[in-house]
Amino acid sequence: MTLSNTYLINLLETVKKRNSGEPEFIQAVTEVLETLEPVIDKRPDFVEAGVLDRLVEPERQILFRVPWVDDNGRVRVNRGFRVQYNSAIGPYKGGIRLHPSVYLGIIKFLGFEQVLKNSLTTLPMGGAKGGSDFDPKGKSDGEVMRFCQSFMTELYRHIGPDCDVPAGDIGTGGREIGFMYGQYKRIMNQFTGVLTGKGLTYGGSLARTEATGYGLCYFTDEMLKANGSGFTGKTVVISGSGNVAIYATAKATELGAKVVALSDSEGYIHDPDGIDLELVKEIKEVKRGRIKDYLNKYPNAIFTTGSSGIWTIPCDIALPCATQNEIDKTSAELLVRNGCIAVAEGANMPSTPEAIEVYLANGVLYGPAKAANAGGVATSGLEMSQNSARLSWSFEEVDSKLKDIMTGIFKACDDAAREYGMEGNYMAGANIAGFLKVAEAMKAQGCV
Ligand code: NDP
Ligand code: 2IT
Repeated sequence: MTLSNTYLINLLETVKKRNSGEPEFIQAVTEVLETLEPVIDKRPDFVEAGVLDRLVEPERQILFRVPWVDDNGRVRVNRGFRVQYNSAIGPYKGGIRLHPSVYLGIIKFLGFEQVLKNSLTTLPMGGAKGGSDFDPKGKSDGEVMRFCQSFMTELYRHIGPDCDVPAGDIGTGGREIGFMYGQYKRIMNQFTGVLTGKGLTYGGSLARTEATGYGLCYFTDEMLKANGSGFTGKTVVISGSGNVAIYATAKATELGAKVVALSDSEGYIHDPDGIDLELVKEIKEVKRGRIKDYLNKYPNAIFTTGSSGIWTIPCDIALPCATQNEIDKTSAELLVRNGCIAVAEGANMPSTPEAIEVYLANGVLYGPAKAANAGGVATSGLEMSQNSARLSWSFEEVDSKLKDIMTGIFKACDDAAREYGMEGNYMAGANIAGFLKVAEAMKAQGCV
């Protein structure tokens, strides 16, 4: 897509100039501005109120040093980030990513996406993201604890249950959230819902662990049904083998599909008989091992080094659940050639702009991340409600609310795409529907 609105062209130029070393942030903003063009043409009041000029700039960016001591007594230093992107519709909300690739541009793109995603959930949550270039892989529990405590020793002053509520993302699971929560409580002497994704013994919500993967499949199921199809009998390829990939595999299988491949950053396994998920959970959740360990029990499965090759496996449905830009144009073309009918994103921004063009040009149903993976943060929102009310709902109650939210998100994307003359373009629909609520709230609150 190319822009023709002069205001948007100039705005995008400014964004590119101001954030020149941050290609992921520019990528995320470009996609959104391109799809918002018909809205802006219709709503000059948003331009007058400077809504977009403000939306392309985070409200606050916090960078800090995270010193910690490793098991050999050596001082190690990482960099910590929290980008409080937008608070127009609720307290800042979004995960914490721990991965060596983390730098400000990654956290900013994730924060920007989070603003529109959280709006789509219909719950009152603004957008934020945080993280560090710390790599939890290969570290002992003690090292991870000391890192998390140090990270929270700075972060605590910037967050709070009505201010900013962090959660998990890549590298941040139940263990890390527990260590961070403990440190927050110790410093503040307050037991509040300041983080989500907590353990069930100290205020976590049932079904939060499953929520992103389950929600992804609920969204995908709605998208398939609206187009005369469904999961039953379909072959599915899922990248990653972390939290999102595992529970997407579980739900896709429950809905009647066969998941034949999973990956990690070293490579991918292909098991044409269908993945044994209990084994993957044992390898990944209990032993923190590698996906190639799958071969120890299933020597007939195939392991291939390198993660991008996973998209060469023929499938009906592809669910990228690892990281940004993991499907490029070539991989998208391979998916199309092999008969793939749907791509829905568990990961944030896993498809390059060129890959998305290939999906749209070839009639592949495309469920964009902001909509398709919003079930995780939606259930975080449900965890916040339970914490505030000091009660806890059953798994079935939370799961049924999650399902309703995902069905609603699909409908919002579908309706917005139709209203703006782009029927079937759920990416445009998600960006427009997510934007409208935030834009109205920003306009109503004046120039802040
Ligand atoms: P996990 O840390 O549990 O798992 C991440 C998985 O992706 C691992 O298998 C990891 O492999 C792989 N991976 C990570 N980085 C890379 C890379 N650079 N190249 C190849 N593989 C990689 O994270 P989650 O499952 O929580 O997150 C996965 C994606 O889903 C992310 O994009 C995240 O932002 C998104 N997401 C997560 C939500 C949540 O609730 N957790 C909610 C919404 C979106 P390895 O172990 O080898 O690093
Ligand atoms: O990208 C995401 O939506 C998340 N990592 C979950 C954020 C949250 O606050 O639950």
